[in-house]
This record gives sequence, structure tokens and C-alpha cells, in this order.
Amino acid sequence: KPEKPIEVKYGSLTPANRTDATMEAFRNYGLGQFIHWGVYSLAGNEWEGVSARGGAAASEWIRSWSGPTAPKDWKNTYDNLYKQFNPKDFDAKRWAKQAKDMGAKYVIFTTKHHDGFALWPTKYSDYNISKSPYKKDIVKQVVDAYTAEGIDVYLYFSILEWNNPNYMGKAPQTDEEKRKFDKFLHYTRNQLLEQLKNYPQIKGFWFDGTWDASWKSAYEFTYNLEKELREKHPGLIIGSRFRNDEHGSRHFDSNGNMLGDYEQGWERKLPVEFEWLEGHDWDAVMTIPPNGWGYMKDWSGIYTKTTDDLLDMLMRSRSMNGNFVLNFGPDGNGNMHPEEDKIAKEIGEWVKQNAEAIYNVRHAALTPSKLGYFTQKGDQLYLTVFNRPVNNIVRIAAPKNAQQVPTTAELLVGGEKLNLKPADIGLDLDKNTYYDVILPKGFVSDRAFVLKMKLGTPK
Ligand code: JFZ
Repeated sequence: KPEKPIEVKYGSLTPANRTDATMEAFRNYGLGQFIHWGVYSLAGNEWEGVSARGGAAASEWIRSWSGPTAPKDWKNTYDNLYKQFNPKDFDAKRWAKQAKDMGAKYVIFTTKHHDGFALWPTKYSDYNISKSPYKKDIVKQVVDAYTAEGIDVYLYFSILEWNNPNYMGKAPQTDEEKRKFDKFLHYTRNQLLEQLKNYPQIKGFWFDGTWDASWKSAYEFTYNLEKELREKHPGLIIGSRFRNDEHGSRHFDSNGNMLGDYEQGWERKLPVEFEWLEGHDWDAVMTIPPNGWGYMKDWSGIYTKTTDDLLDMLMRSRSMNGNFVLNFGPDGNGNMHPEEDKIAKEIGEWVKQNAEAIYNVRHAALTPSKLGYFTQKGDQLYLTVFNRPVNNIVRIAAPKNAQQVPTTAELLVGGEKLNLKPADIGLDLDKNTYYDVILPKGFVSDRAFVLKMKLGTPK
């Protein structure tokens, strides 16, 4: 953010922290699902001597991988794989049911990843699902099935296309390049308007592949396109990864105003302190393996996040006003990885029991706890305890000047009333006052558990 505002013509088009009902619903989602599905799902992370295995490799990028055992014409082989795309077990209703049972309130679905293959029958390119043996519109099935379950749909859309001759990484220079890239821009606009027209139920777009100099040079076009999309689809939600201003500033314009409705930079990472967010709306998207969003056959030899890891990330996100979006990479037949099935089920069981602490909650103005994460709804305070103290006393710190402090406590699951008392530790240690919640004798919990407290004025 500059000391003095500078001139920005193609800056932010929307106010910070929109107050309309659609955006308010976004803030209340809590948990979302991401799905990466496409031609790369057929290949998984190993195909004909090409390997996208290990910590950093991402299977949806397998087209870009090479190596000594790769076929010479690997990219061409990949670009013809869609002729085998015929997912015999694909059932969008089954996915939607699983997402619902997991507790997801929104889904982000890859309609077209970097390889350019469209999972809907787009009129603007032949490289699409209608040319595969499967033929049917996958995006429509996903949109309909999730909508029927009451789950809001966001469409993932990669701008960057690896095999599109009109796409280039660098800013177009020659007249020929300019002509080609202009074609590409209009093609992109057509596809987006086509999606809005075909799938009017969607709540937003999740843009990706917008980092190249070519797209960055098209700031006037992308500014007008964002405007047009919003006019065509009132309430549309777009993250900060769509475009940049004329100074090349991405996510935020040169005056620090967010480009879009929520911060879209939290990709496989989470904020540590609430203050980092400066009040922005945000979500975090997360893989179960270290990296890799598309189907990975083999999960051995890498650390894959556990249900407890993921619940921790969910509640950490909620405690800082963010949504947590967990990625799934179904295989080429349309089946989730068995481990994903298991995790979805386990998350769902926990989320169902502790829903009150997860949905429609906000950041609580208490001193962050090392034992877990606070969330708040009105005068209800929740502490989800991940690190249970050996003495069974959950000590809570409230700033000395706090308007509201915990007055009563109970276990969220089961409702057992707990003893809560001010902790007079006989020392003026810091800026806090302390309250102790005593866990009942014999209390056991396999996973994190939630303390529900009533907030009131300090005595
Ligand atoms: C992108 C894709 O390249 C990837 O395949 C996947 O779809 C993911 C969700 O998005 O990867 C990114 C994009 C942006 C960042 C990191 C990885 N980023 O801003 O740090």
C-alpha cells in the first residue's frame, strides 16, 4: 500500500467486505470441497513411464513432466488421452451426497484445468467432453447434483491453456502475436459467458493460471470482463486471483484494494495470526498429500494429512474468519481415492457433532489459545481443544480490557456442565486475566472436543 494513493484506472471493482446476502453466505460456509478431475485423472501420477510422484510433484501437471522413460511425443500422447475418457462409475449424485455428509457447504469444481480440456460441451473449442467416448456434460451433472443437495457451486477455470496455439506466456509483441492473443481473450470471454448461461445456479468462479505476462498485459480487457460477468450474474463471487491492475499488481491493486471479493492466496498454507488478514474475507484450499490436486494412485512413501490434521486446519481457519476447502482427486472412472472416502466420512462425523462451533461463526476477540481455536456466535464462545492439558484444566486468557469474558462452560457434545472459575494465579503476568475450565474426571475423547461457553461482562 503506497503512502499516497497513486492513480489506478483498472483497480478494484467491488467494495471490501461486501455486505450482500451471497457474500454473507460465503462467510458462513465454514467447510468446502474442491474437486480436481480431468484427463490427468486417467493417468494418475504414473503413466507410460512418466512419473509425477513425490512431495512436490502434482499429478494434474503430468503433461509437463518428462524424464528418461517418457515417450518422445509425451505431450501429444497426453493431448489424445481424452479419447479414452469414459468414467464408467461417475455419478455426480454420489459425490454430492458424500460432500453433504462431510459437511461441505460449497464445492469448487475444475471445469477446465491447464491442459485446456473442457468438461462441458463448449461451443468454442473441440477439445471438450462431447468429443470423448463419454460425451455427456459433466459440469451440468455436478452443478445439478450439488445444487440439489443444497451445496453452492463455484467453477474452477484455468485461463492458461498449454495446448492452445493462441495462448502465449509472454506479452504479445508482434502484430501476429497480438492478433492471436486477442483471439484467445475473446475465446476466454465466450467460454465464461457460456458457463454463466449454461449453469445459472453457480455462485462464483475460481480462477487460476493468471500469472503469465500475456494475461497481465490484458488488464483493460480483464477489467471490462470482470465488470461484464458481474453485470450478467448479480452477486457473483470472484477471488483475488483473476486479474491485475495496469501496474501489474495482482490480488490487490496498487492502492491495496482487493481485486475481487475474497483473498485467494491461501493455497496449501494458512495464516498464523488473525492480524495478517487485515479484515479480508478469505478461504484456504488444501490437499491431503503434500502437493498434487489430481488423482494420485499411490499414496505410499509420502506424508498424507490425517483427519485430525485437517480438522485442526478447519478450526484454525474458522477462528480467523476463513473457510477451509478440502481437495479430492477422483480417478479416471469417477471414484474417489479410498483414503479420501475414509477421511470424508471421519470429518463428517466430527463436523456433524460440532457444527455449532463451525458454521455461522466468527473470530473471537480473546487471547489466542495454545490449546486450540476460538470461534464465536453472539454471546456463545467455543474453544475447540486439540491440545488437551495433562492436568485437565483448560486455562483461557482474556485481555484485561475485554468487554466480554467466559462466565459458564459446558461440553458441546453431551452438554455436561463444567466448573469455570477465575484463575487467581497471584501474579500479574501479562495483559490477561485467566479463567479455568475443569474437565470432568474420566472424560475421554478420541478427537478434538469443543467447550461451549457463555460470554458476559467481567465481574
Ligand atoms: C494452481 C494449479 O497450478 C494447481 O494445479 C492446482 O489447480 C491449484 C489449486 O492451483 O496452483 C497454484 C496456484 C497458485 C499458487 C500456488 C499454486 N499460489 O498463488 O501460491
